[in-house]
Amino acid sequence: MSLRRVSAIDSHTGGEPTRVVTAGGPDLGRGTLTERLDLFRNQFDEFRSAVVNEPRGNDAMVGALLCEPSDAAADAAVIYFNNVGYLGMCGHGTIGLAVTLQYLGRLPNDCCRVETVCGVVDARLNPDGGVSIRNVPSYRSRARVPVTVPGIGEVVGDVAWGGNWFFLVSEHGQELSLARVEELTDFTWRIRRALADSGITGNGGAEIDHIELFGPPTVPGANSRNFVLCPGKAYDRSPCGTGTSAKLACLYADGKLAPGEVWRQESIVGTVFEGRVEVVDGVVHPEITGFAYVNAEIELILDDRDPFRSGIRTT
Ligand code: PYC
Repeated sequence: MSLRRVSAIDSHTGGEPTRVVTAGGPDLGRGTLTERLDLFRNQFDEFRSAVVNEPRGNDAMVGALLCEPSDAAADAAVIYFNNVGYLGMCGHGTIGLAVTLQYLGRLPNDCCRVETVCGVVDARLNPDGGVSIRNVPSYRSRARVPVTVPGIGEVVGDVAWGGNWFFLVSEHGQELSLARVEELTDFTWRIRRALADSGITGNGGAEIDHIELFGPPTVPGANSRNFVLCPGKAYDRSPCGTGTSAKLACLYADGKLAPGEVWRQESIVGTVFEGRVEVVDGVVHPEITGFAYVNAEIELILDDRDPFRSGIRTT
């Protein structure tokens, strides 16, 4: 009998879970983070599935493998993963990581430079307990792109990058309410499939694997409410850090958001991220602020005799 033990800290950011693996993860060597991601994907994908899929995790959970940074300027490095694969960057996850590091006493001066596969992200713990992250540069690559969606008709959206690729849709006729999650999941999944079938991609042919709908806010002071479909068909309970970054880049490109101006993005569960942009030499750097809470300190047990040692895989 062989039992593998994996230490992890769970948190949620605006309702969206993050599981930070602090010990017991695979040895990915000392290469660049991209090289380590390739190794993770090609040789240790069962570990990903074991950590975030049922019966230990759930479809909404984002895993974060804490690693030694390869960038001398970074304090920590992280590889994000989910129920179906890997994420280059995750906004709610980085906010969750910051409160996790604070919980572990590993956030000196309340600040941290985090190396992600998409670039370095600065995280700062604020006096009110919120966390602000300075995300990777974000931009809109195509505005008002039409796509014909079977069963729906023509949908128009912007293609934008905020650390992941998003299709952002404001005109959709859908009521964005938690009671309609099944309908919204079906609606956005159809859009995602139609984008792929029509060859509409992010830069370099990258798949657009996040779909974001916008509607009127319900929380006082918020500018907008969203529904975000994640790659593995789960919806983001938080307003989505990378999705809000993509939105900020579009608003800035449209002249609807000035540098430093605050945009409050509400999620489908009613939690809010505050966003603003700084523009340096024409490059948009989003800052996202949200709240996260540690809710479990756990040891996962991977038992050789367990038929679901590697989780219930959906891919
Ligand atoms: O907050 O960036 C984010 C995110 C991506 C997928 C789930 N959350």
